[in-house]
Amino acid sequence: MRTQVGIIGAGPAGLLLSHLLARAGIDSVVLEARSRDYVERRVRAGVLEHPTVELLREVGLAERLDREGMPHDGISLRFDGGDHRIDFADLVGRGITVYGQQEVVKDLIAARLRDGGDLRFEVSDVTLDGLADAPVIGFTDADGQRQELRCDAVAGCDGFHGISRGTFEPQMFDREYPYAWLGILAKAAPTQHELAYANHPRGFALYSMRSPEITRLYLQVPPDTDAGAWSDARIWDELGVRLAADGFTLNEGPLIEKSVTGMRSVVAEPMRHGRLFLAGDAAHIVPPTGAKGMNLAIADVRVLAEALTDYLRRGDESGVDAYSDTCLRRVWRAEHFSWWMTSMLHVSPDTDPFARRLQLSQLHYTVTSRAAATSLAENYVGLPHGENR
Ligand code: FAS
Ligand code: PHB
Repeated sequence: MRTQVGIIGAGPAGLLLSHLLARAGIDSVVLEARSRDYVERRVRAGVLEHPTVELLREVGLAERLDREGMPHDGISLRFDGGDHRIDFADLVGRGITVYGQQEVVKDLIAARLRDGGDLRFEVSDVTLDGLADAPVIGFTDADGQRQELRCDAVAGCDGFHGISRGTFEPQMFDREYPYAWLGILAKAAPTQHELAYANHPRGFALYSMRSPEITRLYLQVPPDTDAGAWSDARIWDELGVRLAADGFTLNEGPLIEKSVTGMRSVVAEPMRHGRLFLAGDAAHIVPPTGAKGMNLAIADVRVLAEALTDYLRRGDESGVDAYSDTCLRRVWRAEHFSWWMTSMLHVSPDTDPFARRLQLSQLHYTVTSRAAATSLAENYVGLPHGENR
């Protein structure tokens, strides 16, 4: 088999890259370990940054997003019994859209299949060779046949637990947090329009949603928590305590998903090795407090698609040579913002009294200073693509 770009992974990064390359006339093949049904049902991110929505519109992928997505002009921070709104529209003139990652993935797969894209699901034993100058991807296809895919470049979009990052030895930057998130999806109508992030002495909680019928909620739990150890009743009780605010009520309902997600900050530098380019979670992960994970993956592949197009169509290597540094500026900005939101909002076992006072001071300053609120707002809604500070 031969193509111009071999893409490993059919998450948001791999699928959007394939779509963007196709728009530029570049052929690609996407190799995915899981089934189509699995990747389309995987519950993950929920918030699309403003630049993400703009890009999806620009490239013809926002028809259902514009119909079913929920535009939000702010969030609120809850602490010390108060609820404080951060008004994105007033502060930075733009907002976010709540639209589940699995919906983005469904739209991307539908678009690629509609356009004749080559997506191979349920592949296994993927190997990478010849990354210096003539990449060859080995894999066993869904029918058990061993295949070889020769290509001009490989995009490692295979997530944090994929194989592509392990083919070289990038410098790893890593920060573990002493807590995790227990996330639930509930068949319960949201009782308020916007997201609420709560810093409560018993721990962090997040109020989000997926549709007028589905609420998305998270609770900070110890890092080694087994989701099964939390009964539905215990989850609702704890959410009610941590999210309490004047006038706020919480609709309960049957849980349709319950899982624990670890909290880590990781960056691999560089994001390129010869003809291999890492994008998305394969290169970096962030704690979900800043709602950056999927948005960073999308920002990476916007840069990568342009760089590979310049290289493969015009022999211009400036984009691929600058790829890693260009992406890492945005990655580190998102890493810092995600670490900052996480540190400000979570009370961990080692949050000593001094650190607790610092947290409360930071929260109070953020909701009373226009300058501080503007800084949160511009990072949360997403810095414009290309303005990688
Ligand atoms: P992905 O992990 O989405 O996709 C990688 C793909 O590669 C997967 O489909 C995988 O099956 C495939 N793959 C792996 N190894 C392979 C191999 N050897 N061969 C072929 N295919 C292979 N972000 C947020 O912003 N908010 C959240 O609330 C949030 N919650 C999350 C919860 C969980 C449990 C996880 C794991 C992540 C969460 N994230 C969240 C982050 C998440 O949204 C990622 O940032 C996003 O999926 C990144 O997209 P990709 O880089 O495409 O990686
Ligand atoms: C979600 O709706 O899943 C969500 C929202 C905001 C976050 C993380 C997750 O920071």
